Amino acid sequence: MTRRESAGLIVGAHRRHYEVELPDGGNVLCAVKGRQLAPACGDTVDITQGTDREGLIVGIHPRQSELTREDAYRQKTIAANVSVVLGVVAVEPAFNPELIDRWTVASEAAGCRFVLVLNKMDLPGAEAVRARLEPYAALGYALITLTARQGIDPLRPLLANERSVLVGQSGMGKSTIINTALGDLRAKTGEISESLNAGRHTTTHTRLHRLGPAAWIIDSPGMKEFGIHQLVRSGLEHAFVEFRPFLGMCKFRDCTHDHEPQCAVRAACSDGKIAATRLATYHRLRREITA
Ligand SMILES: Nc1nc2c(ncn2[C@@H]2O[C@H](COP(=O)(O)OP(=O)(O)O)[C@@H](O)[C@H]2O)c(=O)[nH]1
Ligand SMILES: [Mg+2]
Ligand SMILES: [Zn+2]
Repeated sequence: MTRRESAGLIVGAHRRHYEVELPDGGNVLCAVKGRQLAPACGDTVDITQGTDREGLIVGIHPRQSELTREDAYRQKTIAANVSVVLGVVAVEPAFNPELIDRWTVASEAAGCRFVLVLNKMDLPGAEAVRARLEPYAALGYALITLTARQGIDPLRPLLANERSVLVGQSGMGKSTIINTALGDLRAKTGEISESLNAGRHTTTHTRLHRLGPAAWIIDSPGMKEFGIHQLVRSGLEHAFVEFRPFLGMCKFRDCTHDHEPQCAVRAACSDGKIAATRLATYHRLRREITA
């Protein structure tokens, strides 16, 4: 049997099955060779194909970035080669603010730009929720407010020519954002993906959508938790951007910014330069990582 070799882009991930887009525009459902390979949406992969059309992923090209999270059991790359992480929260349902801290940390560790998106601005109480997110804008992260049901114009300039991924708890409006962003392109949702997702209303697998020649966006299933173990074992404190000016200024080189005397980070917190909630998240993540 002759096997054809080619390289393609992973546009769908569903457990151990992947949808790969080939340069000729065709999509192929692929299995993965061996246990070692852990491909993700956004990866460029080498595949081989027999006559039966189904492919086998045999290699992953080097990644420019990877957004990873970890739960109690395993580490999982949500998306590869992304340049922008869009963390989506909404006026309703309620969201967990610590999740936002985790996204900022994971984005910094991955070398990606983090953008905070507040959706459902049409609902009552929107302004109060926006005000609660203002501290993230003060840290230098773009804070975009929108009503995805009506349009996503404020977001469009940030998506242009970028490879982005949406993260957020389910119900925040991620799929609505994607559908609005795609507009007429929406019809192009692959039939392979349709069959993998058959009969389900919620996103059960990760999916990449092209927005232009150099731009795409990845939608992932809702995440209530976002473990950050591996990625920041060295350098957790650096992933908190507002800590950076104070690092190296504590009395003790191995200061944990917890109980030590003459801690520059805690001093900055007392001076209002670092939010107490962020320092608390730092300590929680640190315990999580060293546990
Ligand atoms: N009021 C309001 N509801 C929205 C808006 N965007 C999305 N929704 C609704 O929120 C629910 C969850 O949206 P969905 O896109 O599926 O969220 P996902 O789980 O994050 O993908 C759906 O019922 C949407 O119709 C919005 O801008 N305003
Ligand atoms: Mg969804
Ligand atoms: Zn310190």
